[in-house]
Amino acid sequence: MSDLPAKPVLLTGASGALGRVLTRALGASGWVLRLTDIAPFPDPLPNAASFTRADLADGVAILRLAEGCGAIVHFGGVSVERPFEEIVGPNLRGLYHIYEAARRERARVIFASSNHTVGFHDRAATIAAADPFMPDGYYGLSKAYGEMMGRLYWMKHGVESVFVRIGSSLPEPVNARMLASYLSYDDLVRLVARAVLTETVGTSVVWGASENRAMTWWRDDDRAALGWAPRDSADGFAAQLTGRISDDPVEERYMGGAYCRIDYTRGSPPAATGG
Ligand code: 15L
Repeated sequence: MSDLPAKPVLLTGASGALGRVLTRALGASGWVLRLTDIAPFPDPLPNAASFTRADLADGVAILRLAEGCGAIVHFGGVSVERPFEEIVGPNLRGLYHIYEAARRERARVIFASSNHTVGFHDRAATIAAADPFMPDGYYGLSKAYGEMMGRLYWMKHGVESVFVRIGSSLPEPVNARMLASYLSYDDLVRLVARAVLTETVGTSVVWGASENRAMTWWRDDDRAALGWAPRDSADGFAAQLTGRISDDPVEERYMGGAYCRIDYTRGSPPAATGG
């Protein structure tokens, strides 16, 4: 990666697993990073990076952190399914603080959205980015809200966004579901870099999955406009992971997997999606 953003980049959620991956890679490429998280940053700081501990609930702190930034890479907030009351502060109100800061700075937002925005789509289908949200919990719902907030700020204020619907970004896939949902760290880093560096993005949606041909659920997104294509794949793990499934019909039927089962009170899944 030789391109450098013209202005500093604010990275929220810097102390989380993916925040640390992004910090290491983008920092090593010479990006000027302003890192923030509610938790301390556990690694050595790259040369051109600074870290400030802050809560997304603190709108003034977020405004200050974003001053002079050209992009906000927003990986902060709750990143797993939790009760509504735990999600609402960081992922709804906190996101509002991010977008208000982006509006003031004329900055772009790269939003860590999630496959859980569409978790209740059937695995038997392949879906396009423009297909309806089917959140599988309060977390997925908060990510759908985030994408909608991004569209509001684009239409009303001209704030650009890239919504990255991250699948499963781990060092390697660990079960059969991830033969479809796996996103390698390197593919994630390249995608975020393209999302920041591409000249105009409007509101773009990209499925955050590697080139997983053995099992594919997601198609038709805005990757070409960003100049991004994944280079890695879960396919090499197919032989060892195909049998690694649960005995839960809800989990195995839908894209969101185990998140669909959490607090699931229907007796059994319907005959077809929407039933
Ligand atoms: C996510 O959105 C979560 O942040 C992550 O912890 C995983 O659960 C991932 O989705 C997944 O679906 O595998």
